[in-house]
Amino acid sequence: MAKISVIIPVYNTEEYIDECINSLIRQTYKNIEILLVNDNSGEKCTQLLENITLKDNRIKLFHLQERKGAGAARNLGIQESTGDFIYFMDSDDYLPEKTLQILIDNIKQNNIIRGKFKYTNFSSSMAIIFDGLFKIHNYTDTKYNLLENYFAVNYLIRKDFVLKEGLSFSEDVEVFSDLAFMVPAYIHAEQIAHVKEAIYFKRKRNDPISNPSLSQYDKSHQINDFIFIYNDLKDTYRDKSAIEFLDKQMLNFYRKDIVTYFKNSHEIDTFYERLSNTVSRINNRLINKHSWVLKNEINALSNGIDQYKKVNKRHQLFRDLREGFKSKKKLYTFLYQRVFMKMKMQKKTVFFESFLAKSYSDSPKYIYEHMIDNNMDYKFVWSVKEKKNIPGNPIQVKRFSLRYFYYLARAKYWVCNSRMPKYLDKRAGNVYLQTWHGTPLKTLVFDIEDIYSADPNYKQNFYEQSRRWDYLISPNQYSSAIFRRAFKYDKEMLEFGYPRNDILYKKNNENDIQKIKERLGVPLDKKVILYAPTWRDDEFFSRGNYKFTLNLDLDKMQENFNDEYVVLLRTHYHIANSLDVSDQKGFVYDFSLYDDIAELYLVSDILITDYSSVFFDFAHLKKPILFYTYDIEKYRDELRGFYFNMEEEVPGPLLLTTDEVVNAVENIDGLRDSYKETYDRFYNKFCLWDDGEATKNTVERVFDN
Ligand code: C2G
Repeated sequence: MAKISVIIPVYNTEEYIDECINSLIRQTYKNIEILLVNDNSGEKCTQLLENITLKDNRIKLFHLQERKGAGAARNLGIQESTGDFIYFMDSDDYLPEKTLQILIDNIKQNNIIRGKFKYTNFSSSMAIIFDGLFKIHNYTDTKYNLLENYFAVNYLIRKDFVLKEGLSFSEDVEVFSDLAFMVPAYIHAEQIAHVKEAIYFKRKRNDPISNPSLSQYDKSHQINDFIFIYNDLKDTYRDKSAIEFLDKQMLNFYRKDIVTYFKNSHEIDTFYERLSNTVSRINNRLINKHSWVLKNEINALSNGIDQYKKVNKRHQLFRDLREGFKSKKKLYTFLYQRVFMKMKMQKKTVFFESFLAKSYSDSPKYIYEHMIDNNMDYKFVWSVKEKKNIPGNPIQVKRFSLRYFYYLARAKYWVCNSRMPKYLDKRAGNVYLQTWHGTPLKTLVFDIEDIYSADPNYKQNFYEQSRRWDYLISPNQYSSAIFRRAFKYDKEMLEFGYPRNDILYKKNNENDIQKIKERLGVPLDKKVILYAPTWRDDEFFSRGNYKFTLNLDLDKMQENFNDEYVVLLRTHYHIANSLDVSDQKGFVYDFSLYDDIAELYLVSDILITDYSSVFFDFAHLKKPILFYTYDIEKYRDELRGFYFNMEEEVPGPLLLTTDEVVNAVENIDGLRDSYKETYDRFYNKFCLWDDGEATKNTVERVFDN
């Protein structure tokens, strides 16, 4: 039985390597050796590799003494391999159990057989494969189509073919080192077999900032490597089809990667000379097949840098225009970038947005009100979903309307409590005050390992968006440390406390509370329970539209507390469904759409919440808090992960059923006493900075007077 040598270069992929190796151990084809080549990973990953090696005697571990790149690691793997076939794999990918079997059963007289790639992100994907349905396609003339993604992974290749043709990976480049192996392999293999059922799960990693995969390396690195490998291969090989393949790839790379890179950076000067020499090697016949835009631009590369810059600029405008006609939003984005951003900045305009324009609330609201109360000489713009009653009569713009783009582009100041769209860059001189929206219990961005429901680009997007922040408000020392790490934030942190909490110090008196209650229509003769849970990453209708299922039995609450309390129900702003509380009329009041939760804190006697940051704010009032954490294990262990142990630190009991909640409310005075010490400790850790002056201090620091 022939042996397959599976060669895997490893560099700091400790989150993924287990799944990769397990998928190999589970292969139905057993005669394999697994060569792990550690490309000088960090200690954690190296240790893990040592442990993994003990799992199965088919695993062999090799170490490179300095980091040399995946190409060098694979070359070492080839050298050390003892099998009849070579199979390359990446340490963050994994296979269904039959992949190797299918490849070896079907390679027949060929030197190379290729399987199929399926892209995946964090969670394990499955593939259903039916025995006997394998259709093999042999490619000769059109074989280069199989190489269009450049990877060397998921090919089964005869070892004697590798040796005979002297195939090896480039050690001069990192990103496209595969091409140095694959191009001659394609030249020398008369035909390439392809079997679609031999599936390979290629993972798209979610953290290109801290730990990028090769394809996530920054663009300038990629451009350097591509230009190098293209020239190197063109110098080495004369094969007509291979040359045509390389030329086509160079044109595609120019069109897709270089053009976008030149649009967003000013590095034409760095690359011009080499790029100009490189494109002059492309066969004209291929260039002429492309649109006149690309043709002109490639030709301009031989007419000197000034001429090229001119043509490139004109074409970028043309490309943007073409993009702009695709939808209304794209047209507005075009106008934002190409027209409004070019107009003079309005130095006295402040643009506000709170919770994705869903409410007039949170710190932006208090910053705004402080500015109007003090007659500060600014023009104010609020981004809203629909027109609202806002004091001071600011300009209101509907989010993503033309006016939204216009004012956002022109305002010197942005004040916002969550992220602004990634595609809306800010202008030089803009001052962006990010207020954020809560002390974190749930792990944030770069501290989250996997993100259950979010886009795999979440971390990358967050990183780019947060580079624009100039000031970030932190509510306490604990949050400052987390924000610095989890947001990779290194600009100014404003450590005055939360503007949104000033009201908890200024209006926490009977008179004001009564006024707010009257305004809200909450009975004056009842005590108030606020139920304010957070959202669940795995319960949603569509991206951004989350669903909340009520687990608290409101009938039972009413049976027990109808005479003494009312309940204010308040779902998170991500929640798209409204809950039907008509059966509990007069007992339950739905305040989910009410703008400002701070006023609800003031009128409430007890807070019931779960993992929401609302409890950090409510604790300023020193009133009792109950935690209805019916799904804590799942939420903590599968969905998010927490920064601290809730059982030990939160200032109230964790309750799992409505009965427990009922008991706790009945015994609220007892709980107040028994949690006194924990509450004090909690308060001292999270509530020390707020003193009612956070807004004033923030405004004085950020705005010119
Ligand atoms: N909020 C609210 N009503 C709820 C839940 C939250 O009004 N039922 C508001 C509160 O101001 C809260 C903020 O939204 O502080 C953030 O809500 P969280 O439940 O903490 O969740 P999330 O939006 O994921 O933010 O660092 C904080 C974290 O990012 C959490």
